[in-house]
Amino acid sequence: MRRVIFYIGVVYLLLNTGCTKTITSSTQQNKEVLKPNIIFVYFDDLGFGDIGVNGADKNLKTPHLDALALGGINFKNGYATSATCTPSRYAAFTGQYPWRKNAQILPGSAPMLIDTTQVTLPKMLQSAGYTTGIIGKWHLGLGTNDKDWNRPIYPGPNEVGFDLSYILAATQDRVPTVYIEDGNVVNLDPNDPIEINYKENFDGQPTGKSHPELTSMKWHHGHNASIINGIPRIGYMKGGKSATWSDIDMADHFLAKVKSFIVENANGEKPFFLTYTMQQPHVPRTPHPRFVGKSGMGPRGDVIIEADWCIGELMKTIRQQGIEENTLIILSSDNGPVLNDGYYDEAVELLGQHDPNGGLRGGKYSLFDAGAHVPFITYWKGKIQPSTSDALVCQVDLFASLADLVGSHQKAQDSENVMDAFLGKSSEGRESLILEASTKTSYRKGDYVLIPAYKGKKVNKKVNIELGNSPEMALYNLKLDPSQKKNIAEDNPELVKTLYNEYLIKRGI
Ligand code: NG6
Ligand code: CA
Repeated sequence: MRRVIFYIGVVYLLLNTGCTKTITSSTQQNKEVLKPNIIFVYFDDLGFGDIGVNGADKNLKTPHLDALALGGINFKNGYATSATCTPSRYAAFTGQYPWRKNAQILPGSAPMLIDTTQVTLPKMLQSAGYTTGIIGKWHLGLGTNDKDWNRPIYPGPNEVGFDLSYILAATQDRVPTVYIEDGNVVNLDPNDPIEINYKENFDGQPTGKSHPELTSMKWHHGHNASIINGIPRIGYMKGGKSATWSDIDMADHFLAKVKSFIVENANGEKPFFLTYTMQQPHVPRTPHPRFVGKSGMGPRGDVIIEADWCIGELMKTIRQQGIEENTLIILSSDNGPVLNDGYYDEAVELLGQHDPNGGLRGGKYSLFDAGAHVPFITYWKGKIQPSTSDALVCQVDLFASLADLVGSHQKAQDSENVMDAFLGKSSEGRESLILEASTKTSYRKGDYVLIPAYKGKKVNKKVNIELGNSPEMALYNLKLDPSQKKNIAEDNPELVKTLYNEYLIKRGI
């Protein structure tokens, strides 16, 4: 009888969602298995408070992000694993905590960090029948240490589960400043080969340090090596002129690729998984001229408005293809916000009343909450009822959650299945989470976060962010004290002991 009801249910869904070719049944559990298209939108350095629904200033209008949050689930306790990019991305794509791999911010010349034998999110989805693609920032290393950028570069995203990759290797502020499609530098002229060096400059090349008069954007700290498009970068690059990207066109460029990926795969035999890793609002912030001045907050605000427009275009494409009700969108950011991350771009001076942290303490690089506590939204028209959620969820959980959704039995070491929270069927997420900032870790459990004692600077003065280092262990109740104003460790010795012991065990120390 239950089986009959199940099949009636499937027929109902087939008629009502347009998911015709994507619903199958898992007979063992009589569990409905759905294979919608999945789009993971991953921002770079977007703070919890940088979107309208989370309290952004009225001048920083993000109507398209707000519409997703209001039409889906806006998570109030959504996390990256880390306060910087590479480790967070590593966890999102592998379902493994980044400190197990010692993942830290990589130079643009770094070799591939993910082992090609590892389980990965895109590989899992490939084996569940998905066409997979990544468009945007990568920052997980490419090829080998002695790679030649003028030949096919592998391993890269394609070797760890992406059928298509169209990426920038590391960050917008790091060389090489070129796009790489399926392992090949785009538009490369063989007569003008690319050379990359992160240790020393090539003879006679001007740098941000030696020739500041040649730059149109001034460096504040770091970012004083090769000058490309007037912007001094991290690392030295020679050649590759025809392949060099245009910074102000980057948002449009990636968006065009995203649109064609969706159009090509929207109504094919297989569902698709697209990772759209946006470069905004990471430095250098280079809005297209049509967005310049839109926020009144300088380039940082303008590129957030630009990125929001891109989300609007993404949704337009999805609607035009008639797949909105068969597409799950998960949106988040790789780490928390930073204002001055190495260039003079008036992010501090023009901030006004806006609080990128949304009231949280710290920021990018920090063990305090704003380091990894980021915007986190799930949206699936007709399937997810609009709400907000307090469930504790993390990007490391994408693997187990999406495996559950698509009926895969693959597992990843640290990934927990929080699919019911992602779909709004449950207000429970994970119980606890280990968070990381520059190799240092903290332990979140329920409403509490325990930050062990760490040596090191209290504040990174260059970026003006409190790092969370302290000679004393710290305990905060984030529900009662989201700004982490009061360390309650001394008042709660038993709780500290219990949490610290749990932390040590989970951390394997
Ligand atoms: C830092 C850079 C910063 C940014 C960061 C990576 C300097 C002084 N600072 O080393 O500008 O590029 O690395 O950011 O070079 S992330 O979001 O990719 O982790
Ligand atoms: Ca980042």
